[in-house]
Amino acid sequence: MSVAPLAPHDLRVGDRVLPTGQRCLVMGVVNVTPDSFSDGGRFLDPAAAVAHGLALAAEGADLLDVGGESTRPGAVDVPEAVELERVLPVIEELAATAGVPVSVDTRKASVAAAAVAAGAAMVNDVSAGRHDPDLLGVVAEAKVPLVLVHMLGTPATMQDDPRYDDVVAEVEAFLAERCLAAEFAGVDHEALVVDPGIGFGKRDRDNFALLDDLARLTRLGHPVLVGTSRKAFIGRALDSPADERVEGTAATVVWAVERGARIVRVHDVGPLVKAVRMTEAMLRWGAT
Ligand code: PMM
Repeated sequence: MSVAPLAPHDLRVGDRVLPTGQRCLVMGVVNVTPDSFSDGGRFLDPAAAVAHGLALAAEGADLLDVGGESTRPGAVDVPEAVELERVLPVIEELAATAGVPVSVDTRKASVAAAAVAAGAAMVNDVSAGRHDPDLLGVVAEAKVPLVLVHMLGTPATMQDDPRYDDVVAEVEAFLAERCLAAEFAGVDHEALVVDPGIGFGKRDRDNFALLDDLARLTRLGHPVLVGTSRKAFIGRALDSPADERVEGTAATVVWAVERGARIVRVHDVGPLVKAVRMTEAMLRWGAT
């Protein structure tokens, strides 16, 4: 059954407000990794990663997500020291110069803590606090927003024959439980963002079902973040390689915004900012 999206709360980032209660924000991806599926190796050099982040901010990104550990299917864990070495100089520089909040994409409490000390204003954990039991406490202490993502298993195993009876109900129940766990650890209700984890232990049909019923996840009362950008299910639908998926990504982003997404995580910021703004213009007209 389809439901109308529910307006979520804004996110407080230090003395700044991210207006997720009002509109959909565009999060630009800065992967400081040798092996991410769509841009691996391009920004491993800190100066290149910083330049890329600044370019995304200039293209209209509302925030930047810096990650030093690839979570592509089959990826192996990156040692803490390596992850720190990759992300810290980039976060420090972007937090000082980009003019938009920077989030850190990590599953490790120590990396989250160091990133916040270096200026990160948000933590994005694709394991939703399950990989490292200390992460939720670090976020509670830091008083920054936290993205909780649904993933079946771990990046190493998640695409090994994933199965669900009712993917939307299972993802919804998982995210509700992780929100409670985060709040139990001291994270503010109004700091939480939920994400169905497109491609994280999902068949194509699961990704489509989650996008179709995305409005249901807005009922959890938190901003919904969606990360479809350049993912494999788009490549399979269009028979196109990762660097030729911007149009397919745009279709998913328009769809997600219409169904209530309030942050979209994308690589191709310039075109997708326009797609989001146009979708919102149409939604505003429809609401009058
Ligand atoms: N996808 C990737 C990495 N981090 N974080 C969130 N919150 N949601 C996602 O869907 C997500 C993520 C994998 O994509 P990438 O390798 O292109 O960064």
